[in-house]
Amino acid sequence: MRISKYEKALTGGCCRRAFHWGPFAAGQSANASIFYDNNDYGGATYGADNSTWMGSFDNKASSVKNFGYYVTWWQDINYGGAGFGSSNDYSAMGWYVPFLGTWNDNISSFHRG
Ligand SMILES: [Ca+2]
Repeated sequence: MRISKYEKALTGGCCRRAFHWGPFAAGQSANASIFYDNNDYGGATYGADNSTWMGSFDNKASSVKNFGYYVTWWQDINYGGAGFGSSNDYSAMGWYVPFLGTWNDNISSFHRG
């Protein structure tokens, strides 16, 4: 599990807030990109600004919300293999990619920028 800089900042001072690991409550603003196990933003979630390895979420992401941030995701851990960058949200990652197949269940790491 990787905790974002934003979340680390929130763990100090007067306003402690537990790291939220799972679906975000309605209306809660999110700082991190959130990847979803299923299409249409369903199923288990994985949220972070950057991740060199998505752990148990490796090769599971099927949809993503980037909240306007430009994010590059990668086929392999440590930002390796094929990459793709966008600030859009995607409700389904199953489009065809030459020499890769599809991004669906194929992302292992990602970072902003
Ligand atoms: Ca999936």
